[in-house]
Amino acid sequence: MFSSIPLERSAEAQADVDRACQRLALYHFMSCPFCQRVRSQVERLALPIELRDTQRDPRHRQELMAGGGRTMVPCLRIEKADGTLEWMYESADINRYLEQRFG
Ligand SMILES: N[C@@H](CCC(=O)N[C@@H](CS)C(=O)NCC(=O)O)C(=O)O
Repeated sequence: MFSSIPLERSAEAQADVDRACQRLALYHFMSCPFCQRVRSQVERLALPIELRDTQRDPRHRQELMAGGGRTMVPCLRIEKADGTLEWMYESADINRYLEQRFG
């Protein structure tokens, strides 16, 4: 198994990461194994990303469908600096993105 010891950063670096994560949200649900992979990555990289459970809250499912065009999870909602949104599907792509940006 992979280590789940969270990454440690300086307080300043973590504050930057915390700020960046305010523009991210992960659509997921608990029993989804692909979501579990992404949640593990989120935990390992110590990312305070808002989790939006699409099974527990139908509004999250509707937002995902309306924004991303599919109800499949996991999906990372990325708000860009110019305010535009990207809806990233596929656990491997999301994990690669998080690693490249925060790892
Ligand atoms: N290849 C995708 C598979 C994701 C997937 O199959 N998710 C399932 C839940 S485990 C799902 O959302 N199914 C419902 C749907 O597609 O609306 C990934 O790695 O993220």
